[in-house]
Amino acid sequence: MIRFLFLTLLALISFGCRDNRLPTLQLFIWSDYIKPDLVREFEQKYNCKVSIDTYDSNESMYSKIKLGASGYDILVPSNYYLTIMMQQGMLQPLEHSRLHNLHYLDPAYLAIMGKESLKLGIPYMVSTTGIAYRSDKIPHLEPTWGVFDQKEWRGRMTLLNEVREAMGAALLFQGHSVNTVNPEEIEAATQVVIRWKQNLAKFESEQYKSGLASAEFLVSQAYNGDVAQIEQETPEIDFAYPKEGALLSADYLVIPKDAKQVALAYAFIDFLLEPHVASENIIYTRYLAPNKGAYELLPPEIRQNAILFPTPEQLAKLELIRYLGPANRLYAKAWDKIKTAD
Ligand code: SPD
Repeated sequence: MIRFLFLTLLALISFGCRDNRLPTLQLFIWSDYIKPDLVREFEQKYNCKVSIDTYDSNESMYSKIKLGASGYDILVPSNYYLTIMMQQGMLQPLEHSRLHNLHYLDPAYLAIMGKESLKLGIPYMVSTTGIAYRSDKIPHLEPTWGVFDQKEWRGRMTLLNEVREAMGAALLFQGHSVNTVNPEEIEAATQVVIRWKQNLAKFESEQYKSGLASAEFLVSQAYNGDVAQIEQETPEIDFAYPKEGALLSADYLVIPKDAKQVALAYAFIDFLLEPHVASENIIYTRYLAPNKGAYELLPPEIRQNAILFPTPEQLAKLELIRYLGPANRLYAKAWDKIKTAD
């Protein structure tokens, strides 16, 4: 009996202590963007905890960090936020010597993103932005950004709550680059989004998924992976690449300046680059990790998924959203105008 009590006490003490002493990696990432089992695998491998907070737009993540939220060890901004965050002293430059799996990155995507982006972060997932719609309710949707002018679906459509995405759609619709810095083109696109706003239920970047699933929304500007996730349960949801072209961006793993668990952050980034991890993450999130080691591990139904892997024709009409330097201000003003317009 005494021996039993002694062993129980010992177990309680040792487990309690070990748990308290476990280092915790604080991850701030987009919603539904990592396979939970992989997080558990990392925790076991490195005897640590991973704590996850989520966001649904670059703007909300950026504002939270800018306003002083600290304690995160990894953030996942899009490519066009990297430079501004680095210039504003929010990130630490990456030491490539601490990452052993970098060679798995797909050179085709690195060429698109620019190799210099690797100094700021490591590409995690690539996403395209097109139109999600209920094919059971709208069987013959014309693939055009002009769909948001359709009064017929008034109040049942959404645009992403992200300035470069919403403005990008309007710019493409008008035949302009999504990266234009021409004030007249930006103003004309602003007026288009204000016009579209009359037909929208709202600007929405996350709950459009459940809205499409319940058919509350019929048409949404959407990220391809989000649509590939929900169409597994609701095959009536389809994804179209608009004829005017669609948007491309990549989300990067970065380490904030004030990260506490820097060694663990490097270990986590390197772990996500392992081909088996990247492939399982692709299968779960339905986003494309630009990892050439992972592609060959994917099952055929994923390799042949037209939402995840656009055709060469669709690829040719994708335009990467780029950082625009001081011209970003023009987009911030446009967004204010859109948000306050009746
Ligand atoms: N639910 C996760 C969605 C993240 C997709 N990437 C966003 C890119 C923004 N340009």
